[in-house]
Amino acid sequence: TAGQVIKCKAAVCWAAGEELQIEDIEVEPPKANEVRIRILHTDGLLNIIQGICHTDEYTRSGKDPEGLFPVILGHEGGGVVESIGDGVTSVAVGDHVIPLYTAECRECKFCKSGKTNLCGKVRTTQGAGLMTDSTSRFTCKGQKIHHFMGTSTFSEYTVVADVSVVAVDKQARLDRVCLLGCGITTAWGSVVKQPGIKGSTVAVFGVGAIGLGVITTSQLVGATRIIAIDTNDGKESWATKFGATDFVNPTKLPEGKRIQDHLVEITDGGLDYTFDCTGNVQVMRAALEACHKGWGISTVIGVAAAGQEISTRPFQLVTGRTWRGSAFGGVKGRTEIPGLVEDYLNGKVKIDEYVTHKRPFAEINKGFHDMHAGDCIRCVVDM
Ligand code: AHE
Ligand code: ZN
Repeated sequence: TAGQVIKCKAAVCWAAGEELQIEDIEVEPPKANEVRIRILHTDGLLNIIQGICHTDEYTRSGKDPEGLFPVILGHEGGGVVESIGDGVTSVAVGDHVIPLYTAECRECKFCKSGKTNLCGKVRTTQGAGLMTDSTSRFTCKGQKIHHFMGTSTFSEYTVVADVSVVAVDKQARLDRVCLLGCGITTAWGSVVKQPGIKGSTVAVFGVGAIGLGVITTSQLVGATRIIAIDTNDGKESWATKFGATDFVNPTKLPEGKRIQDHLVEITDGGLDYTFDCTGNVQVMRAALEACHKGWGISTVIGVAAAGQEISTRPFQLVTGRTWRGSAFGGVKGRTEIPGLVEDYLNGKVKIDEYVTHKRPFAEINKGFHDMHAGDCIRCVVDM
């Protein structure tokens, strides 16, 4: 198939707010410095609000100011390299790979800075839903279809830039390590890249896959107290299983009691570290204000809808709290994901525990009523 157009199935979102349609599409061969991948697993499903990284649903719904249509969504997946374009040296045909929505070119100002994982090489065209030559490799019914986040994993075949993909150990189950494409890695990096969590107190707002990842990684690095916060009581057992020492449901507090005030009270002045894993700007504020005076650090991980803004009294910062955030947990995917896969194989990093459901691709767009109860953390779709 190398060098030829491949006809395959993909879940296409034709317009903002519309359900995905499984369509026959054409995928062009990879051009120079591009890689064509047979996607074998991706997280899913849309039109349920659990089991998937919400960013796909956020863009599908029309709330993402960067959203473009028609588009093939999906950014948390894994597959096998089908063919490579000229100049590709970092991966080979047959490699097991994870597409990376945060590229790593190792040459741009960002990559060379040593201060960030945000790579500048493909971000502009990626945001425009295109490959670096400003064209798309996807066609459906004669129409060009946009790429998404440089990955488009809701397709049997996709094309990505060579700086946007990493090969991983074939001994690791791809239907598990595919989840390193977003949530688990983001959570892991958000914790391990902050010095000082060992011996400290942590609060985690939102017990989905990201929140669970922050909880388990905080335990891994030696946090002494890990308080999980979620409005769904069904999440308490999940949080505890992943290492939380306390669980608070803010809707069960006495009338008028704010979660940040409660947390400050039960922690003798506030937390050393807090994490927003919800994308809700009110929760982000509570997470910042739950920090200890003088040194508490709050990390924003969740993605908020277009037009949303965060606010707090500047006095919160003047008195020594820090508000920060990172994308993909600050992780450089090509450099660091192979090590995370080894950590998974050695039992140091959990992945299996997040997979609560599995579905065939044909069901990517069905409503799954069983997933509305809070029992679904990640659903892996076999393509
Ligand atoms: N396009 C949105 C922002 C979306 C966003 O914040 N994306 C996160 C990744 S979410 C993973 O599920 C991110 O890492 N962004 C960094 C980047 O370079 O996009 C908007 O509001 O415009
Ligand atoms: Zn994601």
